[in-house]
Amino acid sequence: MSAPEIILHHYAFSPYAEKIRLALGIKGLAWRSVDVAMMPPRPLLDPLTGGYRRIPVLQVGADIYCDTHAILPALERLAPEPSLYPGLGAPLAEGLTFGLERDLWLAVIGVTVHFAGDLPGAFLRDRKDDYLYVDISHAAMEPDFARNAQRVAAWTAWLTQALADGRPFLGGERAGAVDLAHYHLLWLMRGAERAASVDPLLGLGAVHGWIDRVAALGHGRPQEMSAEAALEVAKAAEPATVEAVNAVPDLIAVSPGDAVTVTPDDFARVPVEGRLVAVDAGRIVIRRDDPQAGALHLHFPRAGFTVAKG
Ligand SMILES: N[C@@H](CCC(=O)N[C@@H](CS)C(=O)NCC(=O)O)C(=O)O
Repeated sequence: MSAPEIILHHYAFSPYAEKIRLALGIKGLAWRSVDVAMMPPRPLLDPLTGGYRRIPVLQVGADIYCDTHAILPALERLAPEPSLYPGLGAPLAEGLTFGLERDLWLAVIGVTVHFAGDLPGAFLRDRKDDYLYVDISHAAMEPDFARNAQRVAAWTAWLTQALADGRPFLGGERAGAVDLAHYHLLWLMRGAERAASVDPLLGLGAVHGWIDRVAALGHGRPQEMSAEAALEVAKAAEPATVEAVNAVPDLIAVSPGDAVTVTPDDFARVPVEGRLVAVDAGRIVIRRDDPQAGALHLHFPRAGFTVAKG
């Protein structure tokens, strides 16, 4: 039987999706690209995610990976070479990039909005009410611009210093997750010809070579797929077997088979309901039986999510 296809649910403008598209580029993988709306309703994705509303989502048969910190390790397991974690190794790279993205996401949006102005009202309302819980209109973000820009500049100073010895990528000769996490945030701020304003502000002139090298990683080999077809793939498949390693059971007091909810602890805090399959120091897996999609395993990273008895 041939290996199930890698299916990415995403939209072009999403920076976190760009992080994953570039990871697929590093690995040179073939994948199926399902275009998703920039905001709900997403009636053909919801049956797969059980309400987890963030983008991107990776699907492999009936296994659904939510959050880039679950998606990158999944890609690494599916196609170990070349590794996404050169130099630092996976734990340090995942920890560093988790901290980077947590610290910078709203600040990056603030810098972007400063130069880009307002997005449409319906988009702003959706992000405020159901995603960030923050008003990201230009008027609301502008008073914090100096604070946001300084926060981003502190991280870009680390970036430029790390690259100052002439290494091609942060981990050395090969690109990896740490490059992608820095890059996708810059990609949002510098997009739509904002680079001429953003680069001097953040002192990015010295790292244009690195920016070009990361962009040149490309996106692997995408081929479009309809959302309907992706749902059919899930319905026809069985979730892959998971080896349960319950390494932190005392902390969350749940056991495999228990009804649980899994909820992001930052943005879009929608609880996803299911039965616990496995939890260890790095990941949470729950099973959902969906009327449209059938039996699914949903995979979440441990960091950034709360597990509770359902
Ligand atoms: N920690 C998440 C963050 C993902 C995220 O916030 N993605 C943005 C798009 S770049 C999002 O979901 N925005 C709201 C939406 O598209 O519904 C991850 O690493 O995947």
